[in-house]
Amino acid sequence: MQTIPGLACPACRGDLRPDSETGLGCTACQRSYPVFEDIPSFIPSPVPDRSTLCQLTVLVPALNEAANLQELLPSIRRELQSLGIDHELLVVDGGSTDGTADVVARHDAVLLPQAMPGYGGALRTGFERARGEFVLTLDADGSHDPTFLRQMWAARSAADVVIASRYVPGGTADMPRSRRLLSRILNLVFGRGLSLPYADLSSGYRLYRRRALESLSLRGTDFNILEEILIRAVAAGFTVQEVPFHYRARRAGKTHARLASFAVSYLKTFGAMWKLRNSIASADYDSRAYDSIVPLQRYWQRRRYAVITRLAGGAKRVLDVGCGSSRIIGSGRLVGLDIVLGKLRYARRYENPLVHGSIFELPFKDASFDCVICSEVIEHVPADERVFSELERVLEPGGKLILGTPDYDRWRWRALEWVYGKVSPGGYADEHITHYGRENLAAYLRARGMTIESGDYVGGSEMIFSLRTSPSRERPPATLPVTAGLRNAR
Ligand SMILES: Nc1nc2c(ncn2[C@@H]2O[C@H](COP(=O)(O)OP(=O)(O)OP(=O)(O)O)[C@@H](O)[C@H]2O)c(=O)[nH]1
Ligand SMILES: [Mg+2]
Ligand SMILES: [Zn+2]
Repeated sequence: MQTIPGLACPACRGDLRPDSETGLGCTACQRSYPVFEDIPSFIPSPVPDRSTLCQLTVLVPALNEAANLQELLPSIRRELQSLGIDHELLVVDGGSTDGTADVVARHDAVLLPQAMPGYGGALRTGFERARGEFVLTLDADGSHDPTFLRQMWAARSAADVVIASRYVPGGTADMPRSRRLLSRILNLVFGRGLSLPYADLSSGYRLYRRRALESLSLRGTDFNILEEILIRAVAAGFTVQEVPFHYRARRAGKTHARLASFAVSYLKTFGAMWKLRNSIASADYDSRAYDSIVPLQRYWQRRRYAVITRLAGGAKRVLDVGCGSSRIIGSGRLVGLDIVLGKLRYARRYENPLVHGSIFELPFKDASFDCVICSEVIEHVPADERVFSELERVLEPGGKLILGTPDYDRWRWRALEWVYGKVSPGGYADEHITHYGRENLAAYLRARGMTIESGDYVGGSEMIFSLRTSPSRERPPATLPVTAGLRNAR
């Protein structure tokens, strides 16, 4: 973990020290906090931590593939042994009637009857049962050469999802022309339409970090679970890498793919997937808005970025509360904090220290920063005095607070939000639960002892204040309640 200046227990503000391999402990109150992928987390995690029992789970979905499994299982085993990988080998069976169970037993693998129908159901059954640090999936029919798992294993640290890809340079596919054409078209449509910059979205030969898989709630039962996994993984800020792979035709047995009917089911789910991909919960939302093809959205994001980076100009120790995946964070002297872990995962690429925490209880010591940015956050949380007292507390006396929120005094904002709510139900409009107005908010901030140095606008309706906190260490209590800052307050 990078060292993060000022980091402290959010409950008692005691010092933290590394406590086991993956966590932090408070030296004062003894609470402990996990560190996920280099990001210390002060938000209780909803995902129960399933114990890891081996390095790798190999998951083979199979429906009447006894003849193929007869060859496949021993070669998987040989490969894993030669690599010295401690593993479990699971065959998820879709109700085969060809003696699959016997073959599986003979090769000392585990037979898992699937709990849900279809290829997607098989994968989900397997994922729930997996206990490896990584999970490898491959088809039973001989299309996925087990000796290739060596290359996949070698790439395991490069990304959270590694795809054996037929369509990147160097990859090939032994498939009939018509089938290849359809497959490529589906991949192109899905890749472009859902902004997934990968060539092979439907390869079932993949290596996953199990922690990544566990945090996705998958619904698909068909082959399109493969796309669903990628979309959810990308939306949660996980990384994906493709390695070129030679796909062979199945060895024996019958196909389960019905490409024409799949095309229909893909198109049916495209809408749902599109929505998922473009929701504000998507980890890369802010970062994509910066390059959006929608001019208004692009303008908005860039203008906000320009205003905030200008205001933060000379600061040396900056905290960005609610940093999301936006580029404001790409500045080098900054610590980012957000409540959505996926956005932080995405933001790792900007190489700033990141913290998973809440604005109501900032995990930092008093006076840790000379500048705090809080843009587009306070309208998402209830009007609560702690929001402001926490922002002030972590600032040094006389420090700078850059505070941005929509100005609900302005009809232009209200109109824009109304239109946005119609165009995109469930979007930002519904998430803005606290409406501040400029005059009232300014009065409230002054009542807290802050000085307003400047006020800017984005699109004439999102206000960005540059404030100085009081230079004295003693902060007198605010003379107004926080609700005085709301639009409708008198
Ligand atoms: N458990 C289970 N496995 C399935 C199911 N459907 C397909 N499979 C397995 O999933 C893998 C991929 O299915 P395939 O039939 O090979 O599909 P494909 O690779 O698109 O098509 P071909 O290789 O051309 O036949 C194989 O190992 C199948 O046995 C299912 O409903 N349940
Ligand atoms: Mg196949
Ligand atoms: Zn503590």
